[in-house]
Amino acid sequence: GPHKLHRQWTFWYDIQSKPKPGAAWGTSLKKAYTFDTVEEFWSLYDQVFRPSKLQGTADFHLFKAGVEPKWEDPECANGGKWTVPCSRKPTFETMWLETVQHHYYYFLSDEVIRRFSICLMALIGEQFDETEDICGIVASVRPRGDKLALWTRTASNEAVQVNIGKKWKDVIDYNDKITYTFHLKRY
Ligand code: M7G
Repeated sequence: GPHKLHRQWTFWYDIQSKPKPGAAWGTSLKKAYTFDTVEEFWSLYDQVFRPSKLQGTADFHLFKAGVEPKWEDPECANGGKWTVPCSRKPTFETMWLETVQHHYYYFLSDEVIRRFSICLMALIGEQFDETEDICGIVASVRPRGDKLALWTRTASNEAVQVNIGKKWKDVIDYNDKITYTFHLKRY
């Protein structure tokens, strides 16, 4: 039979093909699928999250079911995020498109794909001691470089955030400094 996960998780995505000045944030944020078995995770992983050509900026999220990947969500409102920048090596094709055709045209870097995949497995496998304080994870494709962000629930609880941050660096084998941002500061 199917292998049940400890809880339900939801994949989200936000793909903005063209920067729309003035467009309200969140209008392109979409809920993709909620699942609670290992088998569903892998079939979705193949569909929802596969390396592809993207136009513009993109975010891919895995959040606990019932938690929206927004600062406004009650579970996130008093939280924050740990962020890891990821290098993006421009290929000839992306440089051509960006500089000659003035198109935003990005690829998810291999580094992000590798680290994001590891995070997804760590989350659904409940590898964090403080899973209760974790909201979800976001992989972002940006002109200035891809990044990963781990959203947590209680920013004021420094000890919990530090433990989560340490564990996260371990999980993704990252040795540089990571930074924690309070969502509240951005309101
Ligand atoms: P980002 O995607 O976190 O950073 O936010 P980056 O694009 O600089 O890498 C970019 C902008 O999107 C923010 O400055 C906000 O204007 C808006 N934004 C992002 N998030 C995650 C939210 C959110 O949860 N709620 C609201 N209202 N706006 C957001």
